[in-house]
Amino acid sequence: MADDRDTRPDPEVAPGAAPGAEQAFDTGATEAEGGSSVAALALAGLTAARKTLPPSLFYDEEGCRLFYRITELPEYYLTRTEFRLLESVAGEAAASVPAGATLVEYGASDETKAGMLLRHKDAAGASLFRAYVPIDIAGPALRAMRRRMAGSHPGLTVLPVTADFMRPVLLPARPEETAVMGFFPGSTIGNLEPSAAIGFLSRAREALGPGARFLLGFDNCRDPARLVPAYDDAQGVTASFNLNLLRRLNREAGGDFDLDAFAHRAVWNTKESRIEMHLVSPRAASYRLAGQTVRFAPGETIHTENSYKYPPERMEAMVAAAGWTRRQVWLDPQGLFAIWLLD
Ligand code: AVI
Repeated sequence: MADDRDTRPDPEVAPGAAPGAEQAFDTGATEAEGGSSVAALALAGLTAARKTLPPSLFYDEEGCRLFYRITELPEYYLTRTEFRLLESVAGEAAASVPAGATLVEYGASDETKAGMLLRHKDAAGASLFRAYVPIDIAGPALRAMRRRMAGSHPGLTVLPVTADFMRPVLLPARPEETAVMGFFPGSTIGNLEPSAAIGFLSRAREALGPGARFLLGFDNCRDPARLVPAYDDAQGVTASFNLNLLRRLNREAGGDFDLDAFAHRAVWNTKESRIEMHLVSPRAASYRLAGQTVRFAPGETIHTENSYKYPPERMEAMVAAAGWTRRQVWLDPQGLFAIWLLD
């Protein structure tokens, strides 16, 4: 989730090194977020018939800081609801794997949620997880996490993988008999288009191998009265997060967008079952971006994010299409957030 995207080979890495070694396992990831490709990504979206920007551009340093503030907002119930739910079910979820398993977290910006699973032991006192593989595109954040965890989780092998989890990810080798659990919390699955979500889940299934378990956390709320404020909060933090996209384009892609001329908008799309975020230009305007002109008609929007809120039957169909079976469902007392155990 975090950016500060480091796509260079990790100097501490020996790709393919033996499991158990202190290593970061760099798959070559992607150069999608570096310098000129920010301009290329943005131009592709802003010259389309319906203007869009890819949500991956949200997470520069300032975007990560603003996202962290979002997670603490009174209106943004997702993070704290998942956190509390996970706290109460982590022991049971962890116990679904035999001791000595590997936990593979997709989009791991820090170890807070994984830590709730990693601390559990079996009845004989053996750690249920012996290895933790956090996957994220932000190499520096992963390396900081590994350093922290060397102190906080002695005895746990931490094998970071710097990679874009939306592409096929090569996992560090592990002994064949080791059980594995995938972990994708935070409702990040909702930010993927449905076909991309199925693609991600099936690639994860293939990468994790036969017999793997998968723990999926997603927002279960489809009440616009709760959702719209969660994505358009009173303090305007989400608006700043959205507008930061244009700030980033001005800084990194030769843009001259007037941030004061755009308005943040969050709308519930009932048909698609998703919250959409837009940046609206109330007036006709034109701006420069990477040497080109981008024109706006009055009221035209840039569609910047979708956050799908899947009904259980739709999620069930998606996980099944990816080859997974739903084994267990946990919901918080208000039914806002769901954690599913798949195998
Ligand atoms: C990261 N993701 C799950 C957040 C969400 O709720 O869709 C991103 C976000 N966008 C606006 N607020 C939070």
